[in-house]
Amino acid sequence: MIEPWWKRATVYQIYPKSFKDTTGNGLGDLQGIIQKLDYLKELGIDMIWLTPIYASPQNDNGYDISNYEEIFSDYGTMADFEQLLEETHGRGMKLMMDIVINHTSTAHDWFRQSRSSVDNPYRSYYIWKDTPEDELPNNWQSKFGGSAWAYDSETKAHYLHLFDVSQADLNWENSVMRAEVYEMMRRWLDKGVDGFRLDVINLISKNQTFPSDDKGDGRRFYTDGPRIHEYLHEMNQAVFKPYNAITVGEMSSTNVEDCVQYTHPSSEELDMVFNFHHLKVDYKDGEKWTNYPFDLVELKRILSHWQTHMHEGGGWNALFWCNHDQPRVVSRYGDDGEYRDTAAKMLATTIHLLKGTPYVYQGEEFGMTNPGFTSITQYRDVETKNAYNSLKEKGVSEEDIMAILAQKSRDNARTPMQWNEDANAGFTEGEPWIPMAKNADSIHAKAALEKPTSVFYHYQKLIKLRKTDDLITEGRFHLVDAAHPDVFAYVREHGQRRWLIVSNFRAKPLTFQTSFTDVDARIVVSTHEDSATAIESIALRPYESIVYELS
Ligand code: TEU
Repeated sequence: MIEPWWKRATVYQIYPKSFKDTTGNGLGDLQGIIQKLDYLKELGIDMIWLTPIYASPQNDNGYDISNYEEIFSDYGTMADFEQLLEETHGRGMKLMMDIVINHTSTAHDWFRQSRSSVDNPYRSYYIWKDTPEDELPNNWQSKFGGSAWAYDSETKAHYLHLFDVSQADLNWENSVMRAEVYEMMRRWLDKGVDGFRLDVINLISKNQTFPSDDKGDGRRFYTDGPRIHEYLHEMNQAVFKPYNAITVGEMSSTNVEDCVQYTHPSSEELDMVFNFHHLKVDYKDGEKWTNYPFDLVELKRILSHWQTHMHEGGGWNALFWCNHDQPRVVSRYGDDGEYRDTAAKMLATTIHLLKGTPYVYQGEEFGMTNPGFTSITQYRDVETKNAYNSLKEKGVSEEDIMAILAQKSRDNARTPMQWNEDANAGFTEGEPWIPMAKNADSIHAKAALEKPTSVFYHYQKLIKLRKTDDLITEGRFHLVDAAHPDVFAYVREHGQRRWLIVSNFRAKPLTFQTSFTDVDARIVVSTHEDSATAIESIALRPYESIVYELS
């Protein structure tokens, strides 16, 4: 069977608000993205994932959509978007839109109508419960803190919001609502958009009895819910299949069995999925807002679990360390000081040579770090501000709270792209909407492009490898030495061929013993130009990562 192109592709995520500003208003815009398309082409990118650019009050930076078919005015116009699409296609790249259909902004006309009266045709587009103001329909918690229900005095009822109070959950039980969403999605595909990243799409099907949760925050009653596969198949048949659209689902708190079904070709649901379990190994007792060293053995166990089960089940992973919700991986699982370059290359090697489609988040390709914020006034993210207030109420000291936010806040990924040595790293000639990272004057794309051994060219090499070698796209994954506390080593096996990928996740040199005796090894790619070729006992420098072809 001819493998689909997207198994050899690499996707680049753009967070438009922080990518490139051409108007001087301190926010990135669509013309700024157009200016940087050649840079992405140089990296070897096949497709851009553009986070939401639709009209929005921006309470959640665009994930609160008030009009699906209008461009947020600070980003530009529909003509700017059409030019971006044309210029992207003109360079042989594709464009994937981020679509948020689990919820809309409460500023959306549908919600305005829905809240206006119990008889309005849009009433059942959302999830309302007629309980009095002081009686919550159940104990479900918002993922941004507090109750997942908000009381609306207009019709004296509560509505559900799994995220911010300004993000009302749509009622997917309503087939008329579903049909209207599908029509909207098809209009974007009619414009020539190539596919969708579907925001928290595995949350759209809720248990219709809305029971309180005596074991948790309610997520087990709406995550991978009762009709989710039915809805995704219906969406596939109505929207994706007719246009051959590429799709990736963001699957919050999901499981591998459902993800095999979401992405198995015979399901006709989605092409690939994101899961986040590997990005919670620095949570203490499962709690995000803690300061905790990451557990490499657990990280390896989780990645191995997903590699093995998705391979055996015929599913397809989206591979990533970073996105707009996650801290910068070089600060989180690597080193953002002395060994930053090497650690960034090691992390890239480790994730890009797994089985799946890799996603590169803006700035990751040259090792952008967490910004090192020290005051709550520097933060913009609604989730972070809620967490700050919650930790304050629990009596956590300001110093400890700022240390936690500096490690875990989503704003760690949202500081402006660092392009060059100009003011604001060339992002804007105005005042950036969020402060720049403290190292913005020294870590930027221009410096990376001028250094042949930079992180940028390491990513370029990995992206190019994927396009030509079936072992990367098809090979079976085998974890090596699962219990080793410092090294992540795995084999990819395809036919008679085997690659050994060995990564030192620590700032110390070490020797990694393997069982590969009497085996010749050719280095395919490495973080260093003079890496060892003796593979029975591999000498690894801090954050050194080596890929061997074994024979
Ligand atoms: O994120 C869903 C989501 O689960 C994350 O917000 C995650 O829960 C949190 O960041 C980790 O603590 C998607 C979008 O990527 C995110 O930006 C939106 O805020 C959210 O949905 C609501 O649309």
